[in-house]
Formats: sequence, structure tokens, C-alpha cells
Amino acid sequence: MKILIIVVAGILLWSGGALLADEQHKSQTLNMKIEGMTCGMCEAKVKRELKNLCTEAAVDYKKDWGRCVYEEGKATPEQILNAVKKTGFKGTLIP
Ligand SMILES: [Cu+2]
Repeated sequence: MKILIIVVAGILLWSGGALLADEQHKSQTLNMKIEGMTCGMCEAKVKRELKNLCTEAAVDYKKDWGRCVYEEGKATPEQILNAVKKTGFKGTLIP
């Protein structure tokens, strides 16, 4: 009987923990217009900076475009735009 109680309690704890983890790691995708990039070096520079905050980062200088997949609670759109600004380019959100 004791073992059963421990097992049930363990399952409850485990599922509760999994639910909590799901909420904390909600992924968000942010698309940006990035102005001022002229070559692959610029692109790499922005991408490197985004990688610090994003789980996935994509940048295309030919399209003046960038995408960042980030986890809620680990980064904010403001932080991401600031990271772009730090590289010397101007990023704006694409709704
Ligand atoms: Cu360049």
C-alpha cells in the first residue's frame, strides 16, 4: 500500500512538473525588418547576436529580414530588437 501511494504521488508530481515546464518554455516567433545590411558579413553579425537570445535565428540581408524563435521568459521582443540595434542595424517588428 505504501508503495502504491508513493507511485501515485510520483506520477502526480511528474505530470505537474511537465505542465509547468510546458508553460515556461512556450516558443514565440518574431519576424523583423532589418535595415542597413549590405552583405553576408552583416547578416552573420546580426545572426550571431540573435543566437544569444533565440533558440533559432535566421537572417537574410537581401530581403532586409530576420526571424527569431525565442522562449517566453528567456527573452523579450524589446531585448531582441536591442540586440539588432547593438550590431548597428535598425530592426522593426513585422506584425
Ligand atoms: Cu556587410
